[in-house]
Amino acid sequence: MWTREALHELVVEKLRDYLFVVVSNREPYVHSYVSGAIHCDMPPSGLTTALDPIMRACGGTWVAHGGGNADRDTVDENDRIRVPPGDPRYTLRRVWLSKEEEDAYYYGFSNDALWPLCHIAYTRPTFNEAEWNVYRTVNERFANAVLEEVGTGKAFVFVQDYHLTLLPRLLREANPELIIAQFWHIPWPNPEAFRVCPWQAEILTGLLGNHLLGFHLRYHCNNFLDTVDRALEARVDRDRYEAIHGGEKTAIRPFPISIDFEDVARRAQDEAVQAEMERLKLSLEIKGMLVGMGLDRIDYTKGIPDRLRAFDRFLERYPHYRNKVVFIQTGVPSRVHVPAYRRINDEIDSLIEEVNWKYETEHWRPIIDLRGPLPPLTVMALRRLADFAIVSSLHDGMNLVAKEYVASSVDERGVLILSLFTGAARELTDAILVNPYATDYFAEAIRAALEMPLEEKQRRMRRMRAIVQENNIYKWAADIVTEMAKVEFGA
Ligand code: GDG
Repeated sequence: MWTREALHELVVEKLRDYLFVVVSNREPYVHSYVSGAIHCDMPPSGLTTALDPIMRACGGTWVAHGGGNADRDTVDENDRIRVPPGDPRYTLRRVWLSKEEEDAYYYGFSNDALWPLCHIAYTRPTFNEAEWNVYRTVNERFANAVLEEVGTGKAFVFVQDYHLTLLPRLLREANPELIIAQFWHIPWPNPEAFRVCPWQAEILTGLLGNHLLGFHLRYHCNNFLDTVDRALEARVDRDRYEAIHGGEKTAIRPFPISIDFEDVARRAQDEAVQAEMERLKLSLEIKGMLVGMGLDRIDYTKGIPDRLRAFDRFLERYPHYRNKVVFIQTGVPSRVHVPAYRRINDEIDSLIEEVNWKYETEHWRPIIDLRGPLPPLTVMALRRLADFAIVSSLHDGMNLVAKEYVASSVDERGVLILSLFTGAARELTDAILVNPYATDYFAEAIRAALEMPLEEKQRRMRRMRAIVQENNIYKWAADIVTEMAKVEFGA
């Protein structure tokens, strides 16, 4: 079983005199002013949830955009700060972007072009040349920051996600000694879907600057190789899972991401969680009710309207469950400057209003809307309270919410309803798997979750817990570090 300590030992052995550098758009710790005082928060994102425990274990430097309004006031003269606050384990180097750059590079090209391009959720990508040009400039800015951090030393650079597709090539050209890997946290679509991107060749050439490129699933690796094969003059070796471009080799590998299972399971058993569960039951007036839960970053890929429609259909078909079951929808709004995100928030608002209006009685409202950032203790108490959780993504690279629910179900009584279109569905086959587009079947899945015998719930949950426990975040990191080290030795 991989642990933080075992990963630390592996890193010391494999990386030796190499500096370990993580690069991502999003920073793991954001400083902001709240009523004149500086607060430090971790943003709700799958990427930071996954990488912070690894950086704590490895040390090194994390290069990221400083997006908090107190970020500049908390760094030293080299734009660095040691984190986590109070227990510093690694260095955070902040990169600054103007508001216009953030608009074009982050909200524009990254989240209004690449995100919808890679997720098949029927939201059309918007390609804008001015945004693309800023995206290129910002990738260059990140490259300069990484090169400054590395100096003349040796380094393993681990790049994250779709905001930084041009970075690996820039780094490799500037310093051929670097060992560069990238992990792609979202799906990679098939070549027909990807080819609508006017800059597909530049993006692929950028990504093939990596020595190693990781995806969650082998299916995404295959899609990537097919895309390279169609779009570039490159050799694709499907037996060895490699792309050779301009004489340089990139290994393409699946690494299904995960969570710190032991940490989540331990926190689930804190005494404070029990007290918070009691507080929630009282304040939400759900004592004695059956409880369902959805927790998501509000995003049109997460299938939130689809689950609300399924819950509506369930109440319509099975009226005897009215007054007995509530569904709590929680999560934080994100990327609200992108029009499609504003639309999804509006759609969720009106669906909740509609369903509640249709069924509510004097003492019962079927959907409880708890949107907005919630304290981690409340999130944990909700997971523990929930008789069932719904993860209904229309398309999702992995989905850590599903794994967190499994790890938190310490009494093995929870039921997970999980979309077939998540990466997590490949591992969590004991969930009730649903197609979120098929509302009637989805409604039946909710009934099945509520009526499942206790022994079956326990049997399924026990098996899923064993899978997440073994395939934890430290295994994910250890597998990547081991592959990166092979590059050094030319294996
Ligand atoms: C991308 C890929 C892939 C959510 N709301 C709140 C909150 N959260 C936390 C969850 C979880 C994280 O945010 C979301 O992670 P996911 O993996 O589910 O989704 P994305 O953010 O879309 O992540 C995804 C991931 O990258 C990693 O590779 O799995 O497929 O899309 O940890 O618990 N946390 C708090 N309050 C909230 O309201 N505190």
